Amino acid sequence: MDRFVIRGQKRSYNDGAAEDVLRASKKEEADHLFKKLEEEVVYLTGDEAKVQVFGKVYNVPRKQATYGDEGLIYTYSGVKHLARRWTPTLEYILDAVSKTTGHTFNFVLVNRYKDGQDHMGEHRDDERELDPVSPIASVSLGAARDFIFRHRDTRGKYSSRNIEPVKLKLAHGSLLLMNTPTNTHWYHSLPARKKVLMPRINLTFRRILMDSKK
Ligand SMILES: O=C(O)CCC(=O)C(=O)O
Repeated sequence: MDRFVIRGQKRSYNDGAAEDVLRASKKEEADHLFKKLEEEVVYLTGDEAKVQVFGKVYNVPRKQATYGDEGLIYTYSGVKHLARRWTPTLEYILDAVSKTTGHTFNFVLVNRYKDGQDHMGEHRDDERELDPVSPIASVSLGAARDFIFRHRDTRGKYSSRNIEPVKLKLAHGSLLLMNTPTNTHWYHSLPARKKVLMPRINLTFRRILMDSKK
């Protein structure tokens, strides 16, 4: 099977944030990986499938799963998630992404969007257990979806700068590398898109600091 291949472009935004948008794998391989992940990934249920925002508990508008090295815990939106052991396909993609980017990762957050109604609100990946110098590598499989970056100084009623949001289309088999300090200065979201009828799986490979083990 083909490995991920870098054929991409580097974009630089304000405040030194940069993302490499890479065409990562051929369609046949991306189709195969999507199918394998559908068979292997076990999604969170019950309280683990909820988020806490300002003390209120909500259902997540998508399905999520956490995999990684043994014992790793990731706290996401107020809920602690213990990593399951890597599945063969997640390990295969981890290896390909590490070789492609030259970075190592020990954890992946899997998000499954059943169609365009499922979405992810605006946030930064700035949890304290994340290694601050490690990029986050985001692999997308399935339906292409819009992904929007918004600079933190343009949000809310006290916004102080006029910086255009950055809109990317994350295609089937693409790899987006969010380099530091992207997640310091930019929020990102995956908005609902009613016209999208097909499912999508997104994998964000991260480096969790080892002292956040249980
Ligand atoms: O599905 C996506 O592309 C967004 C994922 C994301 O924002 C995250 O995992 O933090």
